[in-house]
This record gives sequence, C-alpha cells and structure tokens, in this order.
Amino acid sequence: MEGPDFSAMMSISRPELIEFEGISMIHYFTDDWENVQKFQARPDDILIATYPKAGTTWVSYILDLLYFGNTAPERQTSMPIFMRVPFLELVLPNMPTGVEQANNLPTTPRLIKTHLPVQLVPKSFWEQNCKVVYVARNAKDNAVSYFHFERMAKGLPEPGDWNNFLQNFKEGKKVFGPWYDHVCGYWEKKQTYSNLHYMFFEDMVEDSRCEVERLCSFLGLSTPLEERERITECTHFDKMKENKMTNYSTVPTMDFKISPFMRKGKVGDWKNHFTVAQNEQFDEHYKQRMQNTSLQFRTEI
Ligand code: PPS
Repeated sequence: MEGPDFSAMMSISRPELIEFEGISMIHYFTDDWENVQKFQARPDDILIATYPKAGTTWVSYILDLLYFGNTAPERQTSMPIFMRVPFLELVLPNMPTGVEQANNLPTTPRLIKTHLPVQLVPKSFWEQNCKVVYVARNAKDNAVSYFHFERMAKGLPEPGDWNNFLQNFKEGKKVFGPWYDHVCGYWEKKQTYSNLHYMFFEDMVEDSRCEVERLCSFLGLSTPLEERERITECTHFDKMKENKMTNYSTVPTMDFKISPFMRKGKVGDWKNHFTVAQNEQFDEHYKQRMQNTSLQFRTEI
C-alpha cells in the first residue's frame, strides 16, 4: 500500500476563521459541504466523533486494531492511521476528499472520523442507526493540547499567545466551535440514541485496559483477553509516539520542531499553562456554560 503524496500540501497556508452553520470553521472543512451532508452511511459504519484533541487518534487506532489488527498485517506497517480512518469533512488541495476516502474504504466496518458537532453530523448516520464512539476530554487539557496543535499545524489559524488562545477558546472562536456545546451536544444525544458510546480521555489514561473492554462490549466484539492486552500495549502513548503510522510524522504541514503531534498524553498538563488568574476566570466561565448539564469531567486523576 502506497502512502499518500503530500507534495501538494506544502502549499497550504494558514486559513482565516469563518462563521459557518452557526460555528467557527475554516474552508478546509467546509469546501465539500454538500457531499458531506449527503454522505450515505451504511448500518455497519462506525463514526468516531470528537472535539479536536480529545483522543481521536488513540481511539481510532484501538478500533482499527480490534477490527483489522490480525487480518491485514500490511495495513499496520504501511498505512497511516488517517488513511485507515478517513476524516469525513476534510478537503485538502489535490488530495481525495474525506468523503471520497470514506466511500473508497474497502473494509467492513468502515471507521470514519469527524470533529463535527452533533447537529452537523450527516443525517444518514442517525437514520442507519450507526454506532458512534464519542471521546470527550476535560476543557483545560483539551485547550492546552489544541493550543500546541495550532502552533504546529500550518493548516489551522494562528493561535496567538496562550492568553489570547484561551480567551478565544472560551468564546468558542475555534475551529469546530465551542468545546462546551460540542461535549454537551453529544451527551444529550446519547440520552435518546442508544448506539452512542460516550468515553472520557481521563478514563483512558487511568485505565485503558478497562476502556478497551468497554469498547468491545459496546461494539459487540468477543475479542479474547490476550488480544485486548496486546492492543492496550500497542496503543500506549510511548508506542504510538514511536510508530510512524500513528504519530503523524509523515504529514509535512505539521512542524514537529514546534510541537509533536503525540505531545504529552497526560491529564493535568493544564497546570503547567494556566496562571492562577486564568484558572479562576476559566472556572467561573465554565460554571456558567455548563450549568444545565449533568456531564462531569475530571481535570486530574
Ligand atoms: S486530532 O488532531 O484532533 O485528531 O487529535 P487527537 O488525536 O484527538 O488528540 C491528540 C491528543 O491525544 C493524545 N494522545 C494520547 N494520549 C495518551 N495516550 C495515547 N495513546 C494517546 N494518543 C494520542 C496526544 O498526545 C494529544 O494530546 P496532548 O495533550 O497534546 O499530548
């Protein structure tokens, strides 16, 4: 299997934030909007949905190994995770769109990634009663991870300095809109849509073995214990950081000298970024934004 030709991506420049369907977006995620909305999901498709930097790659790799770890060895050695699990709404110059990539997937099930908030997910996923795995991460660590990602990923808007970034994050002026609405939107959806598995990054860090087991149970897989153990080991942060197929080191628009994709993988790194004043203001704002939900996060474990 050939890796993708990324040479055309070298021309990518930092895009402007635009208002789109009620959230902040960039054109790389809206250029193929009609086809995204018309996307025909199949009943056995699995949608991996997250706010950016909540653990998408981690869960994608776990699911990929659960389904295809033993059946397709070449997939593991030569196909980067972002090709195995296409990013539905992504459109990059001279590359197949996310929709095209998803439509061309030869696998069953098809694993598909999205960062779209729940109200913008193509209707066919719900109509086909597809399984949806949602991963949420506490707002503070999510913001820190997003900040470093914006610094290094040239396809995203400039983050500004940390203080500036944090203000924009609170105001929802980030690609894919407000974190608050994203995590709460899927949480509410779960109350009426039983095929949604809502996971937390913090639980994965604390006990990934248990989270893999829960995933198997949700997916209806009877993966043997030894295989689950192997998958838990392969998807450990250190292993994924070393693995070229999961660490994004093959993507030229990401500058790893600024920050690696697999950066720290920790719960509580926010303490190294928030000042006391920023933390107090954030907590106050958080209380207001999250007052109407039963959703609870842990900012330390
Ligand atoms: S993206 O760009 O939205 O798809 O990014 P995403 O994969 O959602 O999130 C990247 C963050 O997840 C961390 N990560 C992990 N942490 C612990 N263990 C494992 N195995 C793992 N895999 C990915 C990654 O390091 C990013 O978080 P930070 O805090 O920046 O390190």
